[in-house]
Amino acid sequence: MPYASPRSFVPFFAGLLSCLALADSASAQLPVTQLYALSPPGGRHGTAVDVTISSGTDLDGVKALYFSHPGITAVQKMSPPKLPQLAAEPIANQFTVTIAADVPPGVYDVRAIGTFGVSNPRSFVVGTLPEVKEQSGNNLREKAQAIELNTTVNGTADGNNSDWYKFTGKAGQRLIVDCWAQRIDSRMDATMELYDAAGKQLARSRDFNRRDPLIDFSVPADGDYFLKIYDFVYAGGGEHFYRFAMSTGPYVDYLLPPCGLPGTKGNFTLYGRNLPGGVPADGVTIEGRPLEKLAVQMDVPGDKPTERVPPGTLAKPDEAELDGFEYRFASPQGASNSCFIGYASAPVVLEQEPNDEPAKANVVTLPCEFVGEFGPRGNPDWLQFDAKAGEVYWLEAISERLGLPTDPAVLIQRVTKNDKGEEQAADITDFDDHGANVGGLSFNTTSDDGSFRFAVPADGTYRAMIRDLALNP
Ligand SMILES: [Ca+2]
Ligand SMILES: [Ca+2]
Ligand SMILES: [Ca+2]
Ligand SMILES: [Ca+2]
Repeated sequence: MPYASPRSFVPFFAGLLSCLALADSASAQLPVTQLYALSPPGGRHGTAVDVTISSGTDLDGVKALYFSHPGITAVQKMSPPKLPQLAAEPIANQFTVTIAADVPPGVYDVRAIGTFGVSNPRSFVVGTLPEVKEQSGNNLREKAQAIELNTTVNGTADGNNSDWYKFTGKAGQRLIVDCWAQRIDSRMDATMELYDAAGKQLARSRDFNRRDPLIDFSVPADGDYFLKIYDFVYAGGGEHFYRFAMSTGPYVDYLLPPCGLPGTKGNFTLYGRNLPGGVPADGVTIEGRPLEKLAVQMDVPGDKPTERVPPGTLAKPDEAELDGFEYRFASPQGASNSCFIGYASAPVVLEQEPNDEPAKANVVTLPCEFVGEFGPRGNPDWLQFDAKAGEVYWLEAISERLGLPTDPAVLIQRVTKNDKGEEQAADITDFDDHGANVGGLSFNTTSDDGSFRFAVPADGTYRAMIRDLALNP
């Protein structure tokens, strides 16, 4: 998905380098409060939750938690005074966290504040469903913990063991079990398996959203079913926490276009599951499960978009440089998972298939953000535009940074006609990856997306061809 528009990366890289330099010099000298895990790692909006710091170092004197949303506040728990004349004493690492009803669902940062300063951030999830905690002793199927549908469960992987849950399904229900672990700073590499009451395995997921599994299950008959969750290498402990719900609510896999022009009302098509009003998306499946599609309109925020806080979900360093906002599909069954929508810097143009050969190139006017889909396998997309000598455009592919397993490459050609009026195409350049790594091993900013500064050499017609090297190396 290339776009062509003037753009500068210099301010971003300069800011990033200074942050990294500060972090290095501080951590080498003094003890610093470090927060590794909270239990539970989230709560429902409009409630108060008892939260324990279950893992960290240099936690001396921690008496406050600081959240990135002002609607989430914490008060340290106090033990009753041992004698009437003595004051109540704070209980180490235990807090009552109050989440205001108007805090939007999402992932927020939480930090611990103690004698050795303010800690690193950890994720704290605000949800809309009722929540329960895992009860110990659920390590066998016979001792599975009974849970309700549409309830968020907070649990912890126990080393060399599995956690079992039991629920009642009704024939025809489509249940989405979206497990959150790696994406909220857990060390757990979660795996989920689903069984019927006779012990037959009906579904299994190892990794779906990065290392986090997702099960999409159509209940075949009324009855009891069992969910097993464990760490893939049977690791466990306080830093191996997870959250999931057996949800009948909507789940959005992706939407098209994946970007919108700030300050406009945009038309988008959602692709996902349990979308009220949706229709089958013919032929579109993920891991064998059919998707639905639904047309929606939404306002793309227009106020200083590049200053907005980015969506609070895990992003790789190269993904973090994209500007965008978070979208959730609201339904009577609750809000969906969040989706990232990028801010377009020019009008959005959707591809018109077939465009897989030069003669069928989609004609566009620059600047624009051209949106297309790779596929079927081996199928490139061509676009054509006119440009004038001396104009400068940035052509940039954005695909792998949207979290997709793609490796786009772009070829640029100049199109002329010879004396006989026959079309001639001459390659100008091709570009593949963004190779600059300004963050070293721990913050690798390289990407399979590439960009190219195109200084137009002469008035005329040009073409670009984008293809996916991950599918067609
Ligand atoms: Ca457990
Ligand atoms: Ca996994
Ligand atoms: Ca295409
Ligand atoms: Ca590439």
